[in-house]
Amino acid sequence: MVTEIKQVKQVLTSGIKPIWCAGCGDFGVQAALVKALTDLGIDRSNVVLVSGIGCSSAMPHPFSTYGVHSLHGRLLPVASGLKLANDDLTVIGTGGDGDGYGIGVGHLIHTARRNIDMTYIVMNNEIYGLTTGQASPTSFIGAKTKSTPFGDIENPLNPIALALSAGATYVARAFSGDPMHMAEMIKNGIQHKGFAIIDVFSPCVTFNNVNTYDWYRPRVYKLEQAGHDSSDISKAMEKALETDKTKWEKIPIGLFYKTQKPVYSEMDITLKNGPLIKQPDPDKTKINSILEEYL
Ligand SMILES: Cc1ncc(C[n+]2csc(CCOP(=O)(O)OP(=O)(O)O)c2C)c(N)n1
Ligand code: SF4
Ligand SMILES: [Mg+2]
Repeated sequence: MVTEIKQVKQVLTSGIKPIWCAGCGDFGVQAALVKALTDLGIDRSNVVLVSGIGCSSAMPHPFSTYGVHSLHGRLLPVASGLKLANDDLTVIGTGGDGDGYGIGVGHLIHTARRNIDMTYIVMNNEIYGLTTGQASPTSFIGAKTKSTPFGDIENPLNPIALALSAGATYVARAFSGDPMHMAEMIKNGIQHKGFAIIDVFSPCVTFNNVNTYDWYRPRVYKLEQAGHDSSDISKAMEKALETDKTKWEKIPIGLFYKTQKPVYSEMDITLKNGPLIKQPDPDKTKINSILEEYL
């Protein structure tokens, strides 16, 4: 075990300490991601973590992989560009519920339907943590936050149902209280060819005193142990909506859905010839003649 930790430190730790409060669920995600990358043995020089803005979006800093800390809600366009330019990269998006389900939700829909070959981990704490506790798109009705002092009146977004209907080809959920299970979800997501999303219940111990580890623990159960058929999208949608029906008394985690479809770069007329960095320099005379048309 000691050897394993040493190896992880040597390979994946940048030396930068995470900014998170003691007990933040994002530590569980960091541990699961370290385990997933270590188990898969991917060369860290071929891994890039891309984040938006938020506590959770600080994830790339403690890693010695490549990392991009981009703009609020914009991690998916940056990640898509990286993958299309250099197909050899393992591209992993790491952000929050505000980042991905609020300001960046349009990008989620379009990245899913394009089936960009990447993994997207959303640390869903049902709150804006970094900005000190405002309601997020997944906050529950009645949640009292800085921006909803009389209780949230907006319906929470259902990320699993959204991802399924947008065309994501790998849809899973994990919980920071079970990092070993989360590592499996992440590992399988990285190995999946296509857009993989993992919604993670990652408690904010400072600004969300409702959705705590103790609140989740008796409610979550694993789809893998419940005989769920993850190849059937109707069954997956049924499970996605179960939380609404059971008023969050039963919360499925695990793999909801997985299917195989061509990824974007296999269909695009230019990318079919290989990633951009491996293609010969474009013919400048052709580009110039196109530009001249607009002058
Ligand atoms: C364009 C823009 N709008 C708003 C902000 C302020 N802001 C920073 S982080 C954040 C929300 C973060 O919430 P979430 O993505 O859930 O991350 P968490 O901190 O909870 O991990 C907001 C609104 C910003 N940085 N940029
Ligand atoms: S404020 Fe919440 S989300 Fe941010 S680091 Fe602290 S516990 Fe984590
Ligand atoms: Mg959040």
